[in-house]
Amino acid sequence: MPLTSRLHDLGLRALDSFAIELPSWGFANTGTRFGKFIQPAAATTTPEKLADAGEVHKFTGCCPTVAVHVLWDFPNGAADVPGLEKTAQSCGVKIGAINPNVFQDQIYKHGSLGSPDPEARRAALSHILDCVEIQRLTGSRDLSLWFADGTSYPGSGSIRQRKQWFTEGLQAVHAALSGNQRMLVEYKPFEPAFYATDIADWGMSYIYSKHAGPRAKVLVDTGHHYQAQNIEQIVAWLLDLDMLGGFHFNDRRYADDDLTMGSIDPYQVFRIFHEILHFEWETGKRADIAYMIDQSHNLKGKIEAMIQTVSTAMELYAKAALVDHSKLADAQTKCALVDAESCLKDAFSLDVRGVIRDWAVSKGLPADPMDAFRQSGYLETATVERGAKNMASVSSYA
Ligand code: RM4
Ligand code: MN
Ligand code: MN
Repeated sequence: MPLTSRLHDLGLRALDSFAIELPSWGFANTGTRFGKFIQPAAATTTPEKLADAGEVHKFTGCCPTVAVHVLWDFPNGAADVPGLEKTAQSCGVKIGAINPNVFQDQIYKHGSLGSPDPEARRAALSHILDCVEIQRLTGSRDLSLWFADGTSYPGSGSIRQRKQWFTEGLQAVHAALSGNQRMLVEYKPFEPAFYATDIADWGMSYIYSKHAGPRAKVLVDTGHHYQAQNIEQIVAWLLDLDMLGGFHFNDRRYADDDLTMGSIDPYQVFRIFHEILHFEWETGKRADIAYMIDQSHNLKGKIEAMIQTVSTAMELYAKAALVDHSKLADAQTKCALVDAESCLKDAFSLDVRGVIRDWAVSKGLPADPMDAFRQSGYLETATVERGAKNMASVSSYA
């Protein structure tokens, strides 16, 4: 059944205010700990990552910024900023969230800001402060912090001492922020630490953020929860507390699988968007949230998978915008349980693909971004240009 013109317009308006950030690392060859399956067209340099991200934005019109991981993308630190900013601009995108890498160097074997080694703590803080400088130069609003820190055996570290080191480190980071800059504190229950992760859940992120200062907010990566956890409830709480800074979207069946958003459980993403849009309806204010994708596709074509992701995000956001909020609020007040639940189910089951197509055409974008990308010949050219370099790179687990 086609949408009524009222719902159609509502969907169009919702899309006008929706944008989602792409991850630079989603365009490079990545893998599992058992190995990488190399794609001949994968990006081999930061300019190539930005070019690929630019393609996704060119065809979807919905992802104007690209998150970067500093050691992977800015090997010379701040010196790389002018060149890469220019490259980004020529690719039709901008540099987005700045992600420090405080997990790969040997010094971080026992942690970064939470390491018992003061040298490691100093190195981590100094790298993060360099990232704040990059953030200033690029004009990026968000510094996005993820830490691999934790311990893997009972008794092998002081949980409270590590918490205190983290609190101090995050306070020092906060003190370096200025203007409109924010720091987003991401949590993850396990991996690579398998006993006690130093920022394991949203409560810990919240407390660290509160101790750091008002520019610190919580970042929710959808893959970073235990199976039964109610993510939209966390989202609703953080909204209510004005502490929700942003998202890393991805899907999973088991743990931090980084599968394509909505591939396993699209209703989950819909429920998250619904909590946000219901909050906006109720309060009359815009939720100030950075929507970001954190996925690296090892098996699917990287650019195609990213176009699929962005299209899915738009669909689920548009569906959530079609919930009848006043009917829902009324049903909730009356404890009309079936009616209340149906408000969500009804919106979720609407076919909004026509809205997305009309929105795209109204912006001068292709009605079918996947098809337009496939017709463009970009992948074939990238395969020829990058193939030899990619095939020369090998990786194995041991
Ligand atoms: C983590 C997490 C972070 C990402 C690192 C490299 O699992 O999701 O956001 O930056 O991986
Ligand atoms: Mn993440
Ligand atoms: Mn992750």
